[in-house]
Amino acid sequence: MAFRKFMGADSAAYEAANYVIVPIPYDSNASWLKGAANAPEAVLRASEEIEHYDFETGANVSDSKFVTLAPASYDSIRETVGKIMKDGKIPLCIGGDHSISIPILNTLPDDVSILHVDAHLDMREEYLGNKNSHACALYSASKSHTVVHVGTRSCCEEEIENVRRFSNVLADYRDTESILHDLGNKVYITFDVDALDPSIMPATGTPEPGGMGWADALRTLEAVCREKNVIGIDFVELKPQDGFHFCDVTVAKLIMKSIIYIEG
Ligand SMILES: [Mn+2]
Repeated sequence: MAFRKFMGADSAAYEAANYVIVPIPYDSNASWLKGAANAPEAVLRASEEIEHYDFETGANVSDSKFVTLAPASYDSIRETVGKIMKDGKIPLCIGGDHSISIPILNTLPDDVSILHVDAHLDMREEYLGNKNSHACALYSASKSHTVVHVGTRSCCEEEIENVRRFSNVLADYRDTESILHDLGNKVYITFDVDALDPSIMPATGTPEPGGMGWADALRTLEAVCREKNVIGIDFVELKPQDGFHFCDVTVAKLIMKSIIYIEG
């Protein structure tokens, strides 16, 4: 069956690709508003409309080798993303609620640091009786990995306690130097779009005022993608809404920028 491709077409076959786009249309673990399952389709659709040439860097994303897979089910995430990494390629996953990151984070080798960009800590051990809730996305992986949280502005006491207990780092997104210092060389990025301010990202299930601007997000992404060995990224929690297709474009451009920054 035909399915949408990032930027409208693959720039390489799987064997030759360095970047593998993985749509994961799943939102059953969202605690409030559903709809993130529609994000992969919306982001891929939006990516068909954006320029392949990047005005900021002068790079053309189609000079990089990327391929888009058919949408993955929740149960196949671990196997699908694990194989991509084993093949030496970089998975770029489009969620989905933040629970899609759990099977990915739990398969990362211990020497991989995690950059967690999010308005929330997602450090509850369980939420509403669900250990796989999107509110628990980082809990399990935090025990065995260096985790740097960026963009945080909402949490509960239990989460702060867990951050201390597992020696996570709470970083200020304005302080790129500290973020780079606290991360190891190998980095996985999990990017919840609610880290962005609701004024530029209203299309998300649990918005929080006072978030990152577009330039802030790019500065963080660029620094980490250029300075570190980024082994994979997921973009989660976009909940597409009628009349706000700029939010779909925003996530498509974050993916495009990631590729360009990692290349450069
Ligand atoms: Mn969040």
